[in-house]
Amino acid sequence: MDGNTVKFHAFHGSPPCCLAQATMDHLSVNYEFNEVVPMKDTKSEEFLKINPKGKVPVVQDGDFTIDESYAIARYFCRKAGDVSFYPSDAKKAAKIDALIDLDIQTFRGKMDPWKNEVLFAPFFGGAEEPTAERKQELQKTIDEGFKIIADQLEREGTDFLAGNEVTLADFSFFFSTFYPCKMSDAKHDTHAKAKEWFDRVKGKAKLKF
Ligand SMILES: N[C@@H](CCC(=O)N[C@@H](CS)C(=O)NCC(=O)O)C(=O)O
Repeated sequence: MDGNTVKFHAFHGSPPCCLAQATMDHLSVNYEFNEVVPMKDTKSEEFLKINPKGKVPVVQDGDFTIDESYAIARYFCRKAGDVSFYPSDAKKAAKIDALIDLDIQTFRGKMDPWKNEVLFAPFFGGAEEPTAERKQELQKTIDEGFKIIADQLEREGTDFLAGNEVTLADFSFFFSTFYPCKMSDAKHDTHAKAKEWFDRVKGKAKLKF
């Protein structure tokens, strides 16, 4: 990457911010991290001038401003001329995009019941924490999610979801597990192939996860 330092407005406890940051780290982008707390700093007049949507992550690269985590990730891949993490080749990129869509439209739905019942409802809604028995039920849905990953790896016979190199698709799935597996104690080891993948991606996403 060029030596310019970009401004990265983000919050450490946010999966989309982690996706953007891990990608920038992977590509050795130089950035200055500006901590913006959601639902507080995101509503300030000063921040709304940077992103009128009032959300993080946002990047300012000189006079160019871009939000949305995947757009930020793809922007830096294209800028870096990256040919592996998110290739310019139409077919290779389409394969990665199909996996990202599978993550967003299907896999995340398997993470959501745990996220909502174990974390969000008690934290934001003052609800009781679910019982151990209920958490076991919720774990089954998480396991169904990890089976999607295990099946993909089995079909491809590769270390990562779209081949033997880590791609944006791996980071996408990985950070979708952020709330249940990092912020809470859901298990990621029911399917051996998915567990090995998880540990492999964790080693590549240079974040303390
Ligand atoms: N689709 C966006 C989602 C961004 C988003 O929802 N960010 C949350 C933090 S995880 C936020 O900034 N919320 C602030 C607010 O709603 O005040 C992306 O991928 O970047």
